[in-house]
Amino acid sequence: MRTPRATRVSRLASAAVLTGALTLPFALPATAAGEPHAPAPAAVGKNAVRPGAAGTAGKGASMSEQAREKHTVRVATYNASLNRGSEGQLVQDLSTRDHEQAQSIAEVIQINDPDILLINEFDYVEGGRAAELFRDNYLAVGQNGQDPVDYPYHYVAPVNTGVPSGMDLNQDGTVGGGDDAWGFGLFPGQYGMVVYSKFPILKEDVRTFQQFRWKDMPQNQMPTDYYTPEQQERLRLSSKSHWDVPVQVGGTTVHVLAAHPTPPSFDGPEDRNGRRNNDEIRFWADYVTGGQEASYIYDDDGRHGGLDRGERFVILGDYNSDPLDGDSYPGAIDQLLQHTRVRDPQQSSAGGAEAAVRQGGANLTHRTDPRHDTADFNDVPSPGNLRVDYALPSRNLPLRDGGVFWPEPGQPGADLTGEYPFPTSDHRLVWVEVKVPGAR
Ligand SMILES: [Ca+2]
Ligand SMILES: [Ca+2]
Ligand SMILES: [Ca+2]
Repeated sequence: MRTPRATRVSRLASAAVLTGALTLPFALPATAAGEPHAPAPAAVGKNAVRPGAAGTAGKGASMSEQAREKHTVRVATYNASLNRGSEGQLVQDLSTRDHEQAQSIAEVIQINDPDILLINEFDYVEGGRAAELFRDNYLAVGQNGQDPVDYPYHYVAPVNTGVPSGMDLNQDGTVGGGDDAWGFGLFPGQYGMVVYSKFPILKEDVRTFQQFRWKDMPQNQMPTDYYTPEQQERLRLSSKSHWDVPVQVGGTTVHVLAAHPTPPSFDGPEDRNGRRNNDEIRFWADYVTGGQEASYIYDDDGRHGGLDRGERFVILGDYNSDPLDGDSYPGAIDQLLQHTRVRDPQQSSAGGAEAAVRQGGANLTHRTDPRHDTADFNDVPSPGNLRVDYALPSRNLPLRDGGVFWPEPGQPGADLTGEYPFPTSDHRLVWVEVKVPGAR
């Protein structure tokens, strides 16, 4: 049985105030984003809410292991709010084993036990020290009765957030500060990301797209009346980075496509962030199309092109775009959800449905079914809870299961997701389970 958590919750709540305050909310009123999106026939219907995934497993064997089919791989994305307000703070927080938010994040991960995991909002530290500390001091330590989870492999790399551009990108007459960095951030690496894996990562074959210039995407949506000619020439597309991280699963390579496009907010009528968000999403759409459509793409080593046909992939991350709600550029996330090579598992939770009704506000006018929401944002006046976190496998990976870890109040694990100030994150872990030839 799980240890009662009642006394822990109050301490968690105070520890998470900082995290909640640092999390960027959407700021602008909700507008429609694209046409209604027909449910995919491949939706993970009956198993979409896994009764076991909420942490009812006893000590010794996690429910996910018991329930897991052979030859399947569970892949998850989690915006964990493990970003900090100053350089060095995350390493300090993770250097001991008793940071309560980090413990709770690790517990969520242990309950869901993904084989491959992308964490967004995890500050990049040169040399990868923070990623090692989180692995060793938190993931490898059983939290609150859960089994530890071991990730022998991980990948981190620099990101654009907080890296000074030297230009006045927000046109306020001065150069400097988070808004003039290549991606919004207060110091280099803030809001970075990390991939953890139980399977070997083919590091030699990783492709990163941190430096790719926005102007080099044909028919891009850059607001050219807003940016100076020099800025148009030099702007980078990716607000953090885009990574193709190949993972060796038995005899099969699965490409983890990781990104965290900018929120489509915090801008003006020119909609520079909405347009950038759209094109950051489109980058992966073109990348998985491959061939001529991807010929403009080049990586940080100067290699051109996208994925070959027949490759297997899972697109992971917080894409800051709901199919129907929030203030996305119209149709932004549909570029992936309706892509012929991508499967939308339409992961869902009972907690998301419950929260939308109880929290009200903007949720009452939303068009996306709240069962699919993955983030608990501010509801009055906007944006309300949104579906922004995605784990989207390629169509050549047979879909077995999927879900959003958002238990209803009173259910096991509900104290981990919580309400503002969040004990973990305002985002929820989203996972998908696919069959991979040659796995286990
Ligand atoms: Ca400026
Ligand atoms: Ca909310
Ligand atoms: Ca919603």
